[in-house]
Amino acid sequence: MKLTRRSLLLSAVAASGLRAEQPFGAVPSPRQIAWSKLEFCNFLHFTVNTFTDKEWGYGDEDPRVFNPTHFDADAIAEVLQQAGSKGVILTAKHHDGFCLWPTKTTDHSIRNSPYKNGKGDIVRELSEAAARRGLRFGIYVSPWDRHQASYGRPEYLTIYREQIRELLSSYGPLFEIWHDGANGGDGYYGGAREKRVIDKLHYYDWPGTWALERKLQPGACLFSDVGPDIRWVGNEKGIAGQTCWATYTPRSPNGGPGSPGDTIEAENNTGTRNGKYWMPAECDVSIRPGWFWHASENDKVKTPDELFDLYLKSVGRGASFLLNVPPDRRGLIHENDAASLREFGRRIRETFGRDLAPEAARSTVGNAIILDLPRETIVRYVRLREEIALGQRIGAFAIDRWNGGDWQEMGKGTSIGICRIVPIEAVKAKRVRLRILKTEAPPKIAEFALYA
Ligand code: FUL
Repeated sequence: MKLTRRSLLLSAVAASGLRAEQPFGAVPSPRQIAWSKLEFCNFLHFTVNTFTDKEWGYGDEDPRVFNPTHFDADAIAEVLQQAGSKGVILTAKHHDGFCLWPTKTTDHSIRNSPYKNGKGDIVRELSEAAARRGLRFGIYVSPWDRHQASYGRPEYLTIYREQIRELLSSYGPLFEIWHDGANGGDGYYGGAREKRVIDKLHYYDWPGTWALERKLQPGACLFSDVGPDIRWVGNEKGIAGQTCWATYTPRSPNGGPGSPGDTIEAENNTGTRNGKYWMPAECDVSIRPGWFWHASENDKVKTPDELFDLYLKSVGRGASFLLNVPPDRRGLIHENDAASLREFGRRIRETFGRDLAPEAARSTVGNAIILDLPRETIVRYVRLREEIALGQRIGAFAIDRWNGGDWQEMGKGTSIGICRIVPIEAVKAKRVRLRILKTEAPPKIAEFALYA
């Protein structure tokens, strides 16, 4: 029962006095609305670490270690597509500073590797394969650089911004630019081999860096612990808060405004009710224990059941699911990961491919919407969406079924926003009711769908 085109307005249970069509609080930008529709995307962690068996390269790697023997961007994109992915974000540069594109900013790059005799460009190959498969493309470009001699000094910022400029100017439209929060510590730093601590709030001049990114890629969502478009969910397990607001006001544990690497993680996880910014959460998690490929983890790949559960705990809570799938030393997705991904994709299509109640009659009674199904049907999941362009309004709801004589509650929740999937103890139902229990403004439901 998709109400997207003809969204139902429930009678005013809101105390705000706001009219239904008036936006409430922080609202999404068009680029954020477009991003919300992607829901499930993949991360690809791939660099010298794949060959040195590390998670964080020190920055002193010989570029010649990077040598994927059978790198095949189309084969990778095909597996992701089969899993139902809508986009892929590549680690163009991780903390080791090794660049997967032939940058002019450093010698620590693919140009000095044996891959295609130094003529290769993994960023280009993957961006083109993604486009051929209808996947959006994004990049991860680590602010922390353990290779650069100038890291920690103002000169590094010029190099970093030049790297961003190269990446954002040459590889087509990007949907997301990812800046992680790991910032500073020990590293090679051009041979100094020391520990460098930076001022997380000021060193990178994030407002200036984001402004450059906006100018070069106006359609891309910018991700970090503090957005500005998409926020980190506060853990690397792939799990959004049971209550997860799309609105958020970043704060540092020391009471300051918050910056990448310096936020209250529990608040990243839940967002902030009526927060200052529209900044939905992204759940990044790896299909394996590590972010990079390690032979020792080939038998530790998450199962389709585990991935399905993570989907419910990310997408199903109004966040996005960014699942990392690390290419191996051949430059391919390992068979175990590919098998798990394909089966996960099949399960998602099977479960959410068909709304059970396309012809249900619907009526509204006070603060409730009732679906009358043509016949008794087993319901396993209820999916709800708010009309997010007007802001996040609903704060609590319940789902009931009519048992013949009475309404019986079968599920409930708090935030809805972009999406809320409510798992139900499989029951037969002919009438299903959504009751809005708390809302800040007249609720606008964009979707009330039932799945088996
Ligand atoms: C973190 C990094 O330190 C990890 O290596 C990984 O890239 C993860 C997605 O972000 O900040």
